[in-house]
Amino acid sequence: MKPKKRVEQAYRLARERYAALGVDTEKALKTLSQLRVSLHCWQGDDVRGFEGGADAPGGGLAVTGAYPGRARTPDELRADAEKAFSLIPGRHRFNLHAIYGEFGGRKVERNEIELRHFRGWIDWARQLGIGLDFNPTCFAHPLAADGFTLSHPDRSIRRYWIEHCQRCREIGAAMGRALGTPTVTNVWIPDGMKDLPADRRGPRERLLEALDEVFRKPLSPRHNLDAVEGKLFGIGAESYTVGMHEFYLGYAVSRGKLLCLDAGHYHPTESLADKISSVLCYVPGILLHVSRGVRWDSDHVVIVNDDLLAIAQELVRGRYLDRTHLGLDFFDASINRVAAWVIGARSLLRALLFALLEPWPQYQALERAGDYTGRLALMEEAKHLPWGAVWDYYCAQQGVPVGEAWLEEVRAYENQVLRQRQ
Ligand code: RNT
Ligand code: ZN
Repeated sequence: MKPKKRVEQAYRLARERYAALGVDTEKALKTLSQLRVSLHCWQGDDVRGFEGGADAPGGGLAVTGAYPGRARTPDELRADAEKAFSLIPGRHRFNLHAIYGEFGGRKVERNEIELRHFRGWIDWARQLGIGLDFNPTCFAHPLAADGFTLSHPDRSIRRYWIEHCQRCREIGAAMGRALGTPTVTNVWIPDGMKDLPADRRGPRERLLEALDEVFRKPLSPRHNLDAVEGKLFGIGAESYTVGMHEFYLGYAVSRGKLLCLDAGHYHPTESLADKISSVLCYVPGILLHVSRGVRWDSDHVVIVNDDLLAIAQELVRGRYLDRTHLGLDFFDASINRVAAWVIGARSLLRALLFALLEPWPQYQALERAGDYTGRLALMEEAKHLPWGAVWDYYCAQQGVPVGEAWLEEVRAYENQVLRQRQ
């Protein structure tokens, strides 16, 4: 049997199997095709950017591995991202950091970046028909070297970072306007202390004030959406993180901002999935930084595991997809970087498909009836339903390789392009 026929036949059987449970696979695929995942630029070049500065990002971020082929220029990064997009079903987005501007080999201060430094990205995104997301870069910089930015005790350094973030919001809004889809501009700062602080209050109150300055200018939500991202700890900031979860939860609630939840930013036994229906009682929407911590916030490539499935299930069962911005956040330099993007994005989409195909209305009916036995039994059986056949069909329908066939394309790209970058 021809591969295409085989995929279609398997799908027909799967569709019938799901229909018997009251699940409409066509509807699930339609929903899936409307979801946009923001592919983070920093997996492609180990968070280096194009300022031509230091090797390591700092700010408590650590990229490990020395796989050949890191993108060194905007053109290389765009080519690599395009390759990844061609292997991921659906239409998605690209998430830039401020250090990825095109500065033409000149030193441009972070508080002097302009829209023109991102024209190349906007033109590229327009050609691909995708949206862009954006982030100020408050790390990898001499004025961030002592571990403080927006909460810095020195007023002039604080000012510098405030101005940087203000510029980023405006650039984000211009991107959103140009591309006809709002840019999510996400503020994360590394501020914190390695050892026991004597004053936890001062930096937090300074951060609060600085953020209000950053967000002072109203921008249309049709062009720019602000998000804030908290964290538990970073390397070198083990004892105190100024912008911890509770800080930003309060900030987002009181200011009506999007709250960014990063899967690596909580105590390892905490579940990000369980936070979704809590915070969405109060904040207008969330940005997800889907990541995978192994023992700590290690930012491993996302795979389909229980944590990821739980996130997808919450989004689907809580009907939160329209209030959620999906983004990836990991960086692994020990494997092919294009493959890392493809694995992470396909895994997230696959988990979402799994959740869309579950007969969860039945679980909820059983739950209401107090039948927890039936609920657990059905949930467990659902894991073995033929969702792989539906996924394969979706990939074929979207014109991307089915199954592991994408790997051959990445290997060919590695040989023809990445290996030439020594
Ligand atoms: C850091 C945050 C943040 C960064 C990017 C590079 O812990 O997760 O999202 O990963 O801004
Ligand atoms: Zn993150």
